[in-house]
Amino acid sequence: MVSPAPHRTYDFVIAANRLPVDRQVKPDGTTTWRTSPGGLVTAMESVMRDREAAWVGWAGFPGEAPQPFDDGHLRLVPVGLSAEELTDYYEGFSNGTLWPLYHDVIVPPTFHRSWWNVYRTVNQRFADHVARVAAEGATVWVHDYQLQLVPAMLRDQRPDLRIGWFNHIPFPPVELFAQLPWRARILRGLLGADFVGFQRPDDARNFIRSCRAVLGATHKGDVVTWGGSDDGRSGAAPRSVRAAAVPISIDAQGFRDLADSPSVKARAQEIRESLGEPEVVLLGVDRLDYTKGIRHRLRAIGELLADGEISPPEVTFVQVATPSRERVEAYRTLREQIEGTVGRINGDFSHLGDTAVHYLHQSYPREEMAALFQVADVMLVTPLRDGMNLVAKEYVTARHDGGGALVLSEFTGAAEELKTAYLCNPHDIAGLKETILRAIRDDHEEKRRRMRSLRRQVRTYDVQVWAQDFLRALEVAPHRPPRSRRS
Ligand code: ADQ
Repeated sequence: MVSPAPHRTYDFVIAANRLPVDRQVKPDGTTTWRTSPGGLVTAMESVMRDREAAWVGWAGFPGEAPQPFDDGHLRLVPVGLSAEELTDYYEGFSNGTLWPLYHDVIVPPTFHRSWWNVYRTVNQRFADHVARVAAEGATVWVHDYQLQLVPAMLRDQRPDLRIGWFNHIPFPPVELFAQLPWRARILRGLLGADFVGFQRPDDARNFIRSCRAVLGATHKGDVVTWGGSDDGRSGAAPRSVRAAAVPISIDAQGFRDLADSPSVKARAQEIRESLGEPEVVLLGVDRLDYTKGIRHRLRAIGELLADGEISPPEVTFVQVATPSRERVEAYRTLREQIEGTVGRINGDFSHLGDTAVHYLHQSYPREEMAALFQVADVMLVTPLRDGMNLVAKEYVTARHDGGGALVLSEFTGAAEELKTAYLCNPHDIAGLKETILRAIRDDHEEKRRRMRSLRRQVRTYDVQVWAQDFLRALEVAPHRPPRSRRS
């Protein structure tokens, strides 16, 4: 056991693949750190306010880790990763094995023992860093699929800690999870936590079923009990771990204020004008990822154009595809396919000055995203599988003017909550086309009614409620928290 170190320790520690800051190198060679504009940072701010908190994560560039440093009240503890480790742990095991396996095997997962070995090594490094900075009895919140072994590795060293883990992506059905050669070790890693949180109740159920099938664990309601002896070794004392859904959300007030600012409104008007004041703007905003259903969406749009149901300049489609994981083969292939399809559609259906599909392969500041959302008459969020999908929640929040319409895939976590969206099955191209047309053509009152209810949902269950619900559940795990706003 690593005893709490003599240096400064913290009673709240977050472990996530990335630190919430980006390094900026100035022309004179000096470096500064800038807070990355992410939902997680905002969510954590609300729960870190009155605590001594540390955040353990990779600093965003390969090589030796910078020394820990303070950013306001928060202690940042960089974890060093070599270029080879990034290839094997991050691009390899996390994004080439786990990501496709956990997203319904949309592309086949790759299993490499060498990737697994590096994943283990890196998880151990994260656990060691957390063990060093966590105060006696501290609360530790571990994030996401890159760090599934950390809870047990940490528990081994620091049984005094209260450990929670949250999965930002889906947890697959046992029939798929069982393909993973290291399935038992992943589950044992997670069972080192006191509470494991998921986006949807189905994800929590999938996890519990996997624990039963793979480890022979028992369960009562949402509490899994496991004796620790599935591999024939005499195990530790049985542990009980609660697994439940705590769906993530956005900083609704912050995003609404941003969307309401005069500069964003002016920018929205400017974008609309530059698109040629179309009657209907359709918008898609996704990381360029095969889970997001961009190809299926383009197929539906292409057919609607071919059928003459929509046409520029009256209707135009804007697809923002954020560059993502460009060193992973499946992502490079996807980009080529998407750009080929956009080229073909525009070749067939655009006219000089009237573009059928505007395709933007770029990252934008939050202000630009908020302006784009305000321009969108119909937002197309049609992933084949998505843990939650924050774009859907950002869109309904940005449209506080009451306008707009949200087409939302049933296969997103968001669809569990945003039930008055125009729900669709993105695999069913005919159905998807019908749903898009309905979202375009329904009368204003029907659309406003739907959007009102969606906005209320996001406003009530914002990211601050999410973080508080998670921590409340962790505090009393394995029992249910007495006053959770969701249960
Ligand atoms: P992601 O797969 O990254 O997250 P999502 O939830 O949609 O997906 O979040 C994307 C974020 O990036 C949104 O805040 C969006 O506004 C922003 N964004 C997208 N394109 C952008 C661009 N071009 N420029 C700037 N910003 C852009 C994972 C899971 C999701 C889960 C989240 C949070 O896959 O299912 O909702 O984590 O748990």
